[in-house]
Amino acid sequence: MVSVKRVGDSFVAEVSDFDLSQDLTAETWQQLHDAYLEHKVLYFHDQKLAAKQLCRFGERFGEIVPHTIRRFWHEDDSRITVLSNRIEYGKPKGIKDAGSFWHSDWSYLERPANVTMLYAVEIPTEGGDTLFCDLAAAYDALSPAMKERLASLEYVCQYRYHKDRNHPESRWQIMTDEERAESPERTRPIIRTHPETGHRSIYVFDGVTGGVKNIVGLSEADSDDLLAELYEHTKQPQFQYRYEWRGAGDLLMWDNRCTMHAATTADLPPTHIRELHRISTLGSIPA
Ligand SMILES: O=C(O)CCC(=O)C(=O)O
Ligand SMILES: [Fe+2]
Repeated sequence: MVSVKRVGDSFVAEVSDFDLSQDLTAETWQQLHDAYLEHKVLYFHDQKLAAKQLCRFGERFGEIVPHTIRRFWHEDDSRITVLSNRIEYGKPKGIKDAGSFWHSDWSYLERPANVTMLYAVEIPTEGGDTLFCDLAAAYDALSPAMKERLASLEYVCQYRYHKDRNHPESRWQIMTDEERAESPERTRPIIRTHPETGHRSIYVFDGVTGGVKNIVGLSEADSDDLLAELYEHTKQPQFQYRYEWRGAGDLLMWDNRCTMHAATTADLPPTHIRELHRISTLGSIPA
């Protein structure tokens, strides 16, 4: 029996006494997968996972997609991306900050990430927490009238869209023509139905990677107002959970289809070394 304990109000659970490097039986896999769908965010302590073992577990959830930025691929397996603020031989060892703003991974791609896993290699004594928001609970808390209004609305987004294309967070100026061509505008539903559970969630994010431009069919002012209202609604503390990393060997995983998250690494002091191995799997087109 897999031991699972809910730690947040509406989501997040700890799985204890579990070794993720082992071969999973069909029954154990089923229990873990059920826990993942039910709690949306799971964490495990004291794991010991070589690159291949992390990928073998991740693969159970779908195809692991290597990160666009090749220079931070893990040397043992290119499907792993290194997140790190360590400087080695004068060069950054990994991505220093993978997103200190609310987002859901790859929401701007045709097929966004399904699960993301972070495996801790080195954790500072303080700082570097990861924040989560339960977007299914946020949806449930909407008024019936608002649910109805949002049901058929869609928005347009594009990777790193910012009203000011010269804004440093936009990255638009430093992208190659090829990279820009690979990041076209996409239309997304504001309310996403989870393909496995059938539960609905809000699926719109104000972090710059999400690159939300406007809601289709509304005036610019109405679109801006409604987006602001949704961002304010989803960011209420009752939908949130703060994951404080315990140490090396932690494995944290989340379902991007019904949650959003934010790193807090933008201001992590360079003396506080934090290093994680990251994978994401290919999800379905949001609907
Ligand atoms: O570093 C973190 O806490 C989270 C980073 C993140 O957003 C990601 O890996 O998708
Ligand atoms: Fe992320």
